[in-house]
Amino acid sequence: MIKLCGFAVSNYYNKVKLALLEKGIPFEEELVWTGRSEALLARSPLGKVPYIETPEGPLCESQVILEYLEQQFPEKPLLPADPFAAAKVRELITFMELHLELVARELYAQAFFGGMVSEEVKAKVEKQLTKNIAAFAKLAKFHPYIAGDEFTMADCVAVFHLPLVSMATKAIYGRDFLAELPAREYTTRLSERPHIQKINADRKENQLQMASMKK
Ligand SMILES: N[C@@H](CCC(=O)N[C@@H](CS)C(=O)NCC(=O)O)C(=O)O
Repeated sequence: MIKLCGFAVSNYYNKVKLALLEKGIPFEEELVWTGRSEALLARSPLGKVPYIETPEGPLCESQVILEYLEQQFPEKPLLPADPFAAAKVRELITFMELHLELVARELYAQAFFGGMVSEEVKAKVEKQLTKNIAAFAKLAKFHPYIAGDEFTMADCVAVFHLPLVSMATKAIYGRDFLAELPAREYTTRLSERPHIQKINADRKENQLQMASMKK
């Protein structure tokens, strides 16, 4: 049995959870916060979540996990069988992770956690995101799914990463940088899927838990 470790507010955790649910893989969850404990570092050497426990050992990095699940449990695929179509899905994932979410992440301290981000960082991120979102817009389909006609692994990424990019840019610059793409309609549409509803409900509960821990 696969064990998914991490916490439900994490977009990377939810990406893996959605893939597990959509593929119909039985799994259990263990609440693990990020940190520097020996136990965590032995399973996820950077102290990040999510990671999974498999019968063969632990595995971290969400995209690596998705690729493992795809090979280990091929019955309900989240990648097209055609190699080029599958590569196009992976291309979109790379854009969302490396060129959108990871860049916007520099804003999260101020956007979500009550910290501060310097004007220099804000200016740098604005420039990078403007360029990267224009490039992403050339690849993303959104109709009805992010890579086209089929629900794929890229949707497991998009539904959790894109809203964060929107929220963070709105909070910092007063403008949702994704507003000109059909990102919000897409997320709203996808959020009707029962598995995404479940994940969002679990996230809200975990958010309340985090808030009560701060008191
Ligand atoms: N590249 C990693 C990113 C995971 C990640 O950044 N997770 C966040 C929680 S959303 C985390 O663990 N942050 C703590 C840290 O960076 O030390 C993945 O895809 O799994």
